[in-house]
Amino acid sequence: MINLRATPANRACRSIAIILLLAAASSTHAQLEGDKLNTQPANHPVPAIQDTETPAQRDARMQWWREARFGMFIHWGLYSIPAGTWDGKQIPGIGEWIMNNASIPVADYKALASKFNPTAFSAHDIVAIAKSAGMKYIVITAKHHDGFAMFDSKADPFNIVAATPFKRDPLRELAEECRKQGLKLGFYYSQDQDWTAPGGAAYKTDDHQPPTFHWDKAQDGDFATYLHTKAIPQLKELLTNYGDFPVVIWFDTPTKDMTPALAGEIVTLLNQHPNLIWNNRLGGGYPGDTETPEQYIPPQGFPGRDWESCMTINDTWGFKSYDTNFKSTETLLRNLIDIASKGGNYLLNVGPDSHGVIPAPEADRLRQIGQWLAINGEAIYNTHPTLFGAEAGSFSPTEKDKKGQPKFIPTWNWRSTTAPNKIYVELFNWPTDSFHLDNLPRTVTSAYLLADPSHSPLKLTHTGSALDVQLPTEPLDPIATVLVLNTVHNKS
Ligand code: FHN
Repeated sequence: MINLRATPANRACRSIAIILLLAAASSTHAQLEGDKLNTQPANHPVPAIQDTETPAQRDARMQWWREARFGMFIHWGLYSIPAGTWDGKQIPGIGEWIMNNASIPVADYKALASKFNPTAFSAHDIVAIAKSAGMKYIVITAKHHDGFAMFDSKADPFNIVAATPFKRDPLRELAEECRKQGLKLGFYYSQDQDWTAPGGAAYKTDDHQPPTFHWDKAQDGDFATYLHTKAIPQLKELLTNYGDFPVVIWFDTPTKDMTPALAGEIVTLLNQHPNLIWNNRLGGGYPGDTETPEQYIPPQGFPGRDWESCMTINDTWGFKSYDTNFKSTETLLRNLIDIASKGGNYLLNVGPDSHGVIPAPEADRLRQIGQWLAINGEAIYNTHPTLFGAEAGSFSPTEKDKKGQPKFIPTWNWRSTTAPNKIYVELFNWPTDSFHLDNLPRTVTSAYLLADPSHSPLKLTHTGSALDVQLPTEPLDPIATVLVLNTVHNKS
């Protein structure tokens, strides 16, 4: 979701303008709801791993990621200091965009670095929160659009080790902790937008003028030079200085500046790391490994593509002190289940504050999701999509979405995930009597509730290809109770 100022008066007009603008500008930059898949034939100046590997090699490379299903996105940087307020004014929009939204001059923004001393940052605690949530990987902003590197960079001095009193490298500390606690680590890198490096791009906004959309002369320069002197050298540092990490590079917001030839130079570097997974936001026509729907769950997933919905817990990625619009644990958990039932991953964001701490309402919700996963994780990790489909909802015959296509209306009674000899049914609404399924895709031999420690068999009634499962009167979990159907893998 690209951020523009969202005053009550202009929010609607701007939303429409942004959608049209983004749709026209790039289908891979933000992956808005309704965007089409990038189906361009591979005709890249530098072939990427996705162009050259066999399907078996690809399956092996993607295996851990497909099993993981749930990861933590961390947006953390200098923007956590103003936390949504500049010159005494609350700045509308997402927190990490404050420099752009408030048109902060480069020198003033860079001065934040001398105040950044997040001594309460504990890589141990952050990885432990992710682990207790049942997350299997972390992706952290190594550099966001503000150009500030959250790692020790020799390529550019505007970084957390050289320019702050903190002087520590949180990425190194997180890498060590991820190794200790058994999680994987990936790095987000804003390769295209960079608002403090001369020549770095700025996305088109209404507040700034074409062709550069810069707001300070200090931003002017040559994009290719920026790429050669900052972005590519920093990507090299990230890819070589952290041992077995990163396992993911998460690119973002490519603009037209990222030509196929320039993107090809980045691909040459990525190709030296054959196990790396990277997303569809590099630019230059490279589809990468993963679709990245942002702030929405695609109604039917992306058949044939790996995908990951990234979402916020409140309404911002980077910390904003006054954004308390936290989604409920129920919503977050149902999102995870919905995504798993469609074969995707959930990359759920946290925004640590300027002390380096994940806000308590975010950590609390993550721990609650983890409690559910500790009992029911078998129905999420390493599962396959639903064998049914209609349970997720249907397209409205009358209502249209923002692109004029039939609007998808989700229904929230149940979802289903699959394993070779099991069908899992995650029940949100507890049926009053029995749970009924038509057109069983496999033969069901027995059933039990996953949260029942004794896995007591439930009574089954078969009627042709339909099944009724007799359930207890109360659910075992108020958010989602998992019904397990043992199956003979005979029809699918
Ligand atoms: O502009 C960024 C935004 O700040 C945030 O990082 C999100 C996360 O996917 N990506 C961009 C908008 O699409």
